[in-house]
Amino acid sequence: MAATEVDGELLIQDLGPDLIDRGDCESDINPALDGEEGFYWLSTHYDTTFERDDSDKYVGSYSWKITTPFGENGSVALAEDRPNDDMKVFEVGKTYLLKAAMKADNYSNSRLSISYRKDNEWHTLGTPLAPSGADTWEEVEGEFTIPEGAVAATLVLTQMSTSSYVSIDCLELYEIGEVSLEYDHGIERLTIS
Ligand SMILES: [Ca+2]
Repeated sequence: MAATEVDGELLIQDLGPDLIDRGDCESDINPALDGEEGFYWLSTHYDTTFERDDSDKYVGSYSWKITTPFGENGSVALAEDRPNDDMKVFEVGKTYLLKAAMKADNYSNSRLSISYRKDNEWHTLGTPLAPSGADTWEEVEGEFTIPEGAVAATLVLTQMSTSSYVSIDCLELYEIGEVSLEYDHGIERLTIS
């Protein structure tokens, strides 16, 4: 829970439960949205893989990694399928905090994103998460609000053509519930439990 004072009001961010299963990437079943098992290729080449990696990790013993031949894309939805009419764990108008550790060689072409379907097309929501340097684990996070009119949504990991891998670990996804309280300036310290 995080609290911020804005214009005399205390804004409290109250995070819901983690909406990703196996986000620690330790299981031999891939990390995926809550209630899902498996992943769904959105873009792939026959030599592209998405596998648990026992040679590298950010925390624990394993990460999960997309490996692609140079010049090829690999993109997976972290859910067992991607119907055009399924919002999965997401709700229109709600804001989500997405966190992960990421590592890639060509970091500008690797990303973790929420995508949504609206007006009969899939779109990438906001600025996707991506590492800012090559071949180094980095914690990344962002807040994403599902727009009005969305009829489907999912979580996507992408490795694009000019690199050979993207690794992920420590995935977390929370709905942010925001409560605002009127702030009494006479109170010097407010304890929230
Ligand atoms: Ca791990």
